[in-house]
Amino acid sequence: MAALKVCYACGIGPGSSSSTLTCSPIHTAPFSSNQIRRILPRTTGSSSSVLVRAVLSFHFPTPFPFCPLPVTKKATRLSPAMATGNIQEILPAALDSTSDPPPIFDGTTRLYISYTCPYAQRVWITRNCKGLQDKIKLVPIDLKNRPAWYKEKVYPANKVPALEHNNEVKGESLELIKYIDSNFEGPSLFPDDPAKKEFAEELFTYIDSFYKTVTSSFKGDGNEAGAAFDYIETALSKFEGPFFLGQFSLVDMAYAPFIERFQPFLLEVKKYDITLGRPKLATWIEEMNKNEGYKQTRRDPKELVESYKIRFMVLHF
Ligand SMILES: N[C@@H](CCC(=O)N[C@@H](CS)C(=O)NCC(=O)O)C(=O)O
Repeated sequence: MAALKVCYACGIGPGSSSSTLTCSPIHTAPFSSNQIRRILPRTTGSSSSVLVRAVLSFHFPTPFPFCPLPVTKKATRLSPAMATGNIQEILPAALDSTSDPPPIFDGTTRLYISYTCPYAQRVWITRNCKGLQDKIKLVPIDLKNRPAWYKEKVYPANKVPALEHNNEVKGESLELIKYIDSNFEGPSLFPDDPAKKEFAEELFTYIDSFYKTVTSSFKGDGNEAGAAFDYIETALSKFEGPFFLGQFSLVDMAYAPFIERFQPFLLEVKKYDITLGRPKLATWIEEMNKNEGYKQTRRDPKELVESYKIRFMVLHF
């Protein structure tokens, strides 16, 4: 991984893909590219050219809210920022049909995602919240212009997400979030408490019907989604704390990408506010939006609404 020199004190980062910064010798320190704030993968003509504008955003003394800070992991030289997912990362440009494959099965752990896929987003959030940005490399795929090698060499199901790990490729987002939580370092994101585990499984099972109930309501006035959101409100009341199992867990990561899409779509298109009369859900959304590991995976709500309009309204209206 390329080490970029960035000023951690005054927050100045490289203004281009050039890797040296002359802010001040005191302020200049090497950081890995994974530790630099976000994205801006701007293609500038050639598909391999990415304009990098980076600003560091570290908050070392304070663990970010509700991602458990694994104090013990300090011994494994994870910085607090890494361990809590509070890392600002330059996201790579998506690979398309013109892109060469990565060196598959070279020992690198790779998470194949699409930036727009809610299933992939679940796994991406999990990776961030475990502080695994350096251990699991993101490989975004352009699903609309998919490289042939993805199906042929990586994942025959030809879907995202997929995880390349230990010379195997696995899929299915709910399986993958559990797999990552159990097989990688970082804070545990699934409780040991049997009652919480049982409830987590119930919530994982409910997710499909949650999705179907809400998306079916798009055909009507949106109110039909009420029962599904009432279920969520009741679920959020079961344990003390703002999250499904009380503390932040894989269940929150599984639901977040869908609620992220449903909320602005229902509000704008159906004038239906999912948080009205649902204080627990309102608080959950508020708390989730403070979570850095999740925040870095979020998309512009306007973009999500537009893509849902195309996807559902063209089909149903
Ligand atoms: N059940 C799968 C669903 C994954 C899925 O449907 N991914 C979509 C993108 S959001 C996909 O790859 N679609 C490509 C295709 O179906 O050809 C999971 O949970 O991982």
